[in-house]
Amino acid sequence: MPVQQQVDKIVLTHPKGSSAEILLYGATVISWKSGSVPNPQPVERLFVSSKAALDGSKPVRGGIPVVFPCFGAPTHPEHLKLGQHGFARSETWTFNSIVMDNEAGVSVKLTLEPKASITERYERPFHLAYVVTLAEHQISTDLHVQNTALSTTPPLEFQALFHNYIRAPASEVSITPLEGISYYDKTETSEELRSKPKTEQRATVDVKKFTDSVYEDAPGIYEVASPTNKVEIKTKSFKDVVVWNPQAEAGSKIGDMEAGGWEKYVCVEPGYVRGFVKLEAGQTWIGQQVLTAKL
Ligand code: TA6
Repeated sequence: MPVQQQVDKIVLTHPKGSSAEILLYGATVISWKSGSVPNPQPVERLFVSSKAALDGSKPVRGGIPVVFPCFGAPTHPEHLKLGQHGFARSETWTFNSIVMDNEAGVSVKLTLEPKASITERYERPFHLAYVVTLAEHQISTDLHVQNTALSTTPPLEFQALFHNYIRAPASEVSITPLEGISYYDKTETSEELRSKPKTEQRATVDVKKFTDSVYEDAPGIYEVASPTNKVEIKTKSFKDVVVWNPQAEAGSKIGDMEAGGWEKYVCVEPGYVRGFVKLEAGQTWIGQQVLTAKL
């Protein structure tokens, strides 16, 4: 049964053994099990904290949270009533349809439209569709943002990001290629230093220390490599990428982070987070990532 709809989640299975689970809450992918060419046995590729709330009480600590319409603390005038990372990850989406089901894979669409829990703090009209596709060694997530306003209104301005928690030993994982890319270091202690761009000097980026880096105008294709998991991330429309691991310094202060959880993942998060997408009325913007298991 390639698509199983349960009360609170959708389970996708591939005939070759890979699988994925999508919580309707936040349209959060909470599991992606996949083999690879060298190692066909499916293994879990994502990290979800054992203390994560999966009951819709708060955004999931792990998996692939969907960040929209703002990244981080809101700064845009239309977003000021929203919480960190916007509302998409903390609203219950609707299972809309099975988009594809064949030997290549299975694809489902979830949708989110304005409802009271949103419109009481966000006034712009919109329609979101989220398409998740599972193949033998891949999972892709596409966010379709439609500006459903009448043509006389100003453009819809937003940020979007996939907050991927990639399972890996934080002491051994590397992220490439980011050398030469401009980034903002959010671990700096002053706002002045946090807003001053740096240039990545390392051929391979690690997260052996507390890391919270926002890379701007990044390559759009990344390799997240460790001895136990290697994932390639290919993206479209996401000009930026965030690399985050709190290590014990910040991780021990996160309430829904399991003890030592920061040692088990790295967040590599493709997004459009420096500046805002400007979407004219009636237009649709699509941000895509394809994760491929390579080890
Ligand atoms: O994407 C990195 C980041 O913005 C970090 O600064 C940290 O706040 C992380 O997201 C987790 O945010 P959350 O709201 O899920 O606790």
